[in-house]
Amino acid sequence: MGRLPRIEPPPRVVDASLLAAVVVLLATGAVSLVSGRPAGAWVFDVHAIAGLATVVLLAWKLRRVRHRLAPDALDATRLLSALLGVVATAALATGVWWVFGGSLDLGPWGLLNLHIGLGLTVPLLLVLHLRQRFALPSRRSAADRRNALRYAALVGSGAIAWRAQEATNAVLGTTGAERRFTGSREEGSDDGNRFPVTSWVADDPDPIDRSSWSLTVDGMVGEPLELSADEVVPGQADAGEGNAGEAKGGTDEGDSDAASDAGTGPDRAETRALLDCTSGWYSEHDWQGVRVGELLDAAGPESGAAWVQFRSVTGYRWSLPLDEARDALLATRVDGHPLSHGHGAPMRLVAPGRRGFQWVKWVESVRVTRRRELGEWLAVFVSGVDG
Ligand SMILES: Nc1nc2c(c(=O)[nH]1)N[C@H]1C(S)=C(S)[C@@H](COP(=O)(O)O)O[C@H]1N2
Ligand SMILES: [Mo]
Repeated sequence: MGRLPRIEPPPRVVDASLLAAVVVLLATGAVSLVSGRPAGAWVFDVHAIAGLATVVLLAWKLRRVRHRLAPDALDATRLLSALLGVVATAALATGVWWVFGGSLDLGPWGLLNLHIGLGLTVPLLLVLHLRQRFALPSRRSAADRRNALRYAALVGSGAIAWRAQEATNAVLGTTGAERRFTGSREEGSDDGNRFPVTSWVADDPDPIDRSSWSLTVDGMVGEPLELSADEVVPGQADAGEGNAGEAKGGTDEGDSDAASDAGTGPDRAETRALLDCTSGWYSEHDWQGVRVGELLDAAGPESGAAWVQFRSVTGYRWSLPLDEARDALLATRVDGHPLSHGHGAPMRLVAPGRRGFQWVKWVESVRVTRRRELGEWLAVFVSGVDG
């Protein structure tokens, strides 16, 4: 019997490749969370292919080092390495499981959130691990043509496996595996308020009283505006009552049918747009409300204005470039139904092509600025934590 060709590269090349793979996975994973347009689809492909290549690299690595886990040989360094192995395996497994239609109910979070959490933990553990065990591959093995070929074969098989994954899902009859290019699955499109309610961390205001709510348009404008609910949401009865305290992550059933025939003033605009949440679902609807460009025209942005920030009553906020903001909608209705409280009544941002976390709910302020506020990244994460 002839000897099988050795596919596995030398240990230090495997280790260096694992490090490179984690860097690629972290970068593409992070970018994927803010990509919602088809032009960004390649980021998801690279993430998946790098993940598949990592499965093989990690298997080689774990086979090589498993003898170090003998119970009598364990010390702090090795325990950390073992933990890294477990977390990295779990991160890969949750990613693959998601692709094959898996789901998990973790209260407000699901399988994709778990995948993201594990994926973010890997680099933290890896930094500690490398401080103890880092070694560069030798120049010779790094420059070795055979290693380059092995590497190309590994990435190539990852790409083929990723391409074949839809066929595999079809053969296995895996249900719930149809995904948008972002990885998200469809939920409750074209069905009014009946799609999931998702709030980041702890953003959970009481239902908003129309009579005390108003929308301000200010910042770098010639004519700041303050509009009452009746001015901006004409003729609409109080919507979404009975939704207070709904479970986060649940589907909002609290659809009010009270006013689906009201509020069709002359200035109402409509946009069809798809909300794609990073927790792994999307929902497409016809949204009705006020075109942001119309508010901006009334307020008159000053020269030098470049960004528009949308701010929630909770402090949650996000900015869009001025030209993009013009085409965005401040929606008061979804598929003709008054927006429910959970979905952001009286008014929420609809930002076509942007990921869901940028679609600010319970908007009370539109501010025109020269620069975007970097603190809004933080606000997205901590908003509501302090009430
Ligand atoms: N004020 C505020 N707006 C918010 C959020 C939030 O927590 N607070 N969550 C965002 C996220 S992560 C998503 S996916 C969408 C979800 O909108 P929905 O709850 O109407 O489905 O709202 C976004 N707007
Ligand atoms: Mo989201």
